[in-house]
Amino acid sequence: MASPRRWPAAFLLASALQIPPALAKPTLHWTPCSSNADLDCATLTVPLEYADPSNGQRATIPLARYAATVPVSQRKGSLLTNPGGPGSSGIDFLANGAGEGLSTITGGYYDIVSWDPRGVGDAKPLLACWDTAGEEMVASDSVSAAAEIEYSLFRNKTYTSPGGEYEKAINEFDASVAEIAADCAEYNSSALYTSSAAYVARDMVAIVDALDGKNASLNYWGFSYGTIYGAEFVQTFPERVGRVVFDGVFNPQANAETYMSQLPNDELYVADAIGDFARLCEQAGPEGCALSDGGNSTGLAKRLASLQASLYDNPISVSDGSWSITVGMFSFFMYSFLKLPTTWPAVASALRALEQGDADVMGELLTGATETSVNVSAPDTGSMAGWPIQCTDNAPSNGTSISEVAELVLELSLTERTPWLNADLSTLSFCRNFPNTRPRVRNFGAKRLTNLQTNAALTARNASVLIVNALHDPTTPVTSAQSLHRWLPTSSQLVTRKGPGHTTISLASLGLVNVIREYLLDGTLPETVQVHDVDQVVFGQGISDETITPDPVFNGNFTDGERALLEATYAVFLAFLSLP
Ligand SMILES: *[C@@H]1O[C@H](CO)[C@@H](O)[C@H](O)[C@H]1NC(C)=O
Ligand SMILES: *[C@@H]1O[C@H](CO)[C@@H](O)[C@H](O)[C@H]1NC(C)=O
Ligand SMILES: *[C@@H]1O[C@H](CO)[C@@H](O)[C@H](O)[C@H]1NC(C)=O
Ligand SMILES: *[C@@H]1O[C@H](CO)[C@@H](O)[C@H](O)[C@H]1NC(C)=O
Ligand SMILES: *[C@@H]1O[C@H](CO)[C@@H](O)[C@H](O)[C@H]1NC(C)=O
Ligand SMILES: *[C@@H]1O[C@H](CO)[C@@H](O)[C@H](O)[C@H]1NC(C)=O
Ligand SMILES: *[C@@H]1O[C@H](CO)[C@@H](O)[C@H](O)[C@H]1NC(C)=O
Ligand SMILES: CC(=O)N[C@H]1CO[C@H](CO)[C@@H](O)[C@@H]1O
Repeated sequence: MASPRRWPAAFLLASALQIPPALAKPTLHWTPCSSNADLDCATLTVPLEYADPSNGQRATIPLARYAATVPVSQRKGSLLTNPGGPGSSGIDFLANGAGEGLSTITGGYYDIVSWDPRGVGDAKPLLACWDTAGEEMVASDSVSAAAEIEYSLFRNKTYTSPGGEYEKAINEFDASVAEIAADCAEYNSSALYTSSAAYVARDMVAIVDALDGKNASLNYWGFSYGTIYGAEFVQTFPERVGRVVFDGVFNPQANAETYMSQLPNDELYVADAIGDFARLCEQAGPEGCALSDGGNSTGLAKRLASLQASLYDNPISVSDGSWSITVGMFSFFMYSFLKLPTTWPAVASALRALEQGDADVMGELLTGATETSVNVSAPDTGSMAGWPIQCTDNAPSNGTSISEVAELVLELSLTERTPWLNADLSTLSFCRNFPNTRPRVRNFGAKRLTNLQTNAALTARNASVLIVNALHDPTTPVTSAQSLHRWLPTSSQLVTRKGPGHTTISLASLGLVNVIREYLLDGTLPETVQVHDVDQVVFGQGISDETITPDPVFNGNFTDGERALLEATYAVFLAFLSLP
């Protein structure tokens, strides 16, 4: 005989009130965050495997909230945000200033909410590949050779060399990355095949349900890889789309293919960004840019190329002799900072010193960016999770050969006329060596975008999204934003700003931030595609070149309210910069 079933108390309460249990709001228990007292933190429990949600396995997603500042009666609900990666912590993003910055931009009407996406940060289960942080560190150290190889390929303009020198270097590199991929596959975290975009989109629904109630709409500002989550969401849940901003667009169609197919879409404006750097530096002259010699920007770009060439033969040692800036480190330095224009005064100063034989300034910026003290016996932190997440969002690429990978990297750098690509030999190599297994719930990728099904569904509801991008973004090119706009012809608007920088917040523009603000507050979009000017000065007297986070200078006479919007844009950017 079956024993009487025991129902959870929440169910009994719901039935007493005659609310169907599916519509009862899961309660979030908010408490002040330990990282930042201006934020509240809570944890949401969701199914681990959305293909089998009732199998009892659960994932927990940490949330953080910067509460709306207007009176309760005026509040507009929640605005979710994701800083990209894949794998960046949304909690850190809010804690480092994005909460306050995004709240200022949106007038305090929204609760600004972010989360650690499944598999990363404090989400559980963590997508770990080893037991300890020590093993994780050894693995990450073994892949530092990528930029060195990328430069050699670029310099010699060939992959196959008579002595077989490159094949040897690249095969050794690939073997070390293959070991990491094999470790991740063997460790087989329960998050390994349950952390792709389809799962994150479903978590976003669960978060909105818990925050604003079932059937509430998603309001969202997604940056960089966060636009992949946005694209998956609008295709899967068009009926839940509220006000959604795509900022710094990854092409979801390319992302659904192999990483080999994706990469050529991602780095189309690197040469333009270098051109911007050289032009702005020479425009500012020696007083505003340490690297300017009063010449023209062509000359400056050439000087940088020959500086790199000289490092190939002669790395420059830091003054205590403990290590040297190699050609690979130089490439890493250049492509890391090229997408962050407000850091350029400090970058120019480091380059100027290096040109004069002093490696210490660049050395400090490089170690400052990577220095961490690791407790080798502590648990794995999941710092490598971005790779498997990227691979499982992409199509399987186990059939790709290493020579195809090498030739693609070479071709990209020759097309962009520079070795300073985030060319990403390492991700290519990782995904090539990663199993072809994919999560049970498949991503739409771009299927419902390219056949205009999502556009029809959004248009039927009079819902429209906003797509924003910088014209010379070297990481997420404006062409990807244009593609997304083409797939949402009557349910999106595209608004850009001039200049370099990854995502629109990397250089403040009053015109652009006002478009975003008006859209998020009133739902209004410009009638036509717009291009806005940048209002933040990159190089100039009064901008410190001793720090990568100088006090900002804006070019114009602004009211206090306008200045607050520009400063808030920079605050969000600094939060972005502070993520690992
Ligand atoms: C690559 O180029 C450098 C500089 O031109 C040269 O010294 C080296 O021999 C070349 N390597 C190969 C394998 O051709
Ligand atoms: C990995 O774990 C899953 C369960 O989470 C299991 O179904 C699968 O067989 C495992 N794969 C390997 C290669 O061990
Ligand atoms: C939610 O939406 C569904 C489908 O559109 C509808 O059937 C249901 O009544 C809605 N529930 C509430 C509480 O609005
Ligand atoms: C830029 O300067 C170089 C010398 O460094 C000169 O050869 C070249 O003609 C100049 N280009 C322009 C467009 O002025
Ligand atoms: C390092 O991590 C281990 C395992 O978590 C822990 O027991 C130990 O206290 C940690 N050591 C330090 C110095 O934090
Ligand atoms: C569609 O939404 C816009 C912006 O909110 C609004 O101005 C317009 O009146 C709406 N149209 C319909 C048919 O609901
Ligand atoms: C700011 O206002 C002053 C005085 O009206 C004017 O001279 C100056 O050109 C303005 N600056 C800018 C950047 O518009
Ligand atoms: C999981 C998987 O399919 N791995 C294969 C990838 O390709 C190599 C050889 O190219 C095989 O050895 C792996 O088994």
